[in-house]
Amino acid sequence: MKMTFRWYGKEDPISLEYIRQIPGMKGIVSAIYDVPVGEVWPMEKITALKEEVEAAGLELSVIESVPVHEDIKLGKPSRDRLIENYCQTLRNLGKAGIKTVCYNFMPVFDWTRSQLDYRLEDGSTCLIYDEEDIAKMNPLSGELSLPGWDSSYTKEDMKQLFDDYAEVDEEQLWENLTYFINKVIPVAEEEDVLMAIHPDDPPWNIFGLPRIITTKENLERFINLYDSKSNGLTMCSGSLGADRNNDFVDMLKYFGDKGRVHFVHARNVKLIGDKSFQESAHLSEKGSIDMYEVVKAMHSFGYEGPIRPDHGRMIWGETGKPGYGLYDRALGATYLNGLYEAVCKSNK
Ligand code: DNO
Repeated sequence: MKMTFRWYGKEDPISLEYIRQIPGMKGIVSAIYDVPVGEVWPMEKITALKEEVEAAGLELSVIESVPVHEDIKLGKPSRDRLIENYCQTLRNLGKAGIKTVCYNFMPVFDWTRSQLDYRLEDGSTCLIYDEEDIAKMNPLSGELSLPGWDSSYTKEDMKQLFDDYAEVDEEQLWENLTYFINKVIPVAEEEDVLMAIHPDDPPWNIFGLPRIITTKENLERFINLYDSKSNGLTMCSGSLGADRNNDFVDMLKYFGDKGRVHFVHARNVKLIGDKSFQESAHLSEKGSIDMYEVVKAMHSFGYEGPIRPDHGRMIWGETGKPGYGLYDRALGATYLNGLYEAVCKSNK
């Protein structure tokens, strides 16, 4: 496995220099943030990002994400132009030598939480998802905002989106995803780009909107939409592991053996009740995911791709983007590297 770290570009308070000082850090996961969703990422912006990362002694390993426009997920007539733009962005990335692209197909909302600064017993804070609090949230109020969401929607846009999605159930979303995959994967193949869809977070429907990248069965259905190595997965332990019916380690091994795992997000979650969870420290004993088993699984299928410590808690007084501080993610990376070294050496 290759250790990487998410970096939000020049706006990120965490510098590339600091990231490089984390032992074993090899690569950066980033994106172009100032091109509107649906437009082509210009080659100059891609190469500028790549050069900046390389000048800091790191590699630009993964793009997370090239976002998919809502009209594509909704199957609107404008999708053809938007998919063509998406393909052109992939060509540009491929030509620039960036070969792994993460994206998701979640309607309207990316990852969703009910609280960003839940205080744990040790005084650190973390993101949580509380099913009852979520049930009380009204996405049409115009007041909700989370770090993972596109905040550019007005109240009216949101109302329109919800009206549009009223016509899209899970099967229709599968159809729209299939249409997208059939156009995009051949281009990814030509460019040797590995596409890695991110599971829905959390992996169940929210606010009445359909979500489909959620379970082993659905991931299987997904990879079978297009039989190509380029049509792969981001295995995110925190997202899939939030559903107690998902056995994350089993899923990781299963799809890893099929050669479809191209990116791993390691995050621990402590499951509370049926559909509620806290994001915990990476250490196995702090959450419901056994990270040792996760690393063993990756080793078992000879995983050489990128992995990143996903959300961390806020510790040591750090402030900033919830889930994306330096300290706890650096501890996570170090812990994962330690597990990996031990697993490799004990299998010699
Ligand atoms: C959360 C991330 C997600 C992820 C997208 C991928 O922190 O794992 O926001 O980047 O879902 O498209």
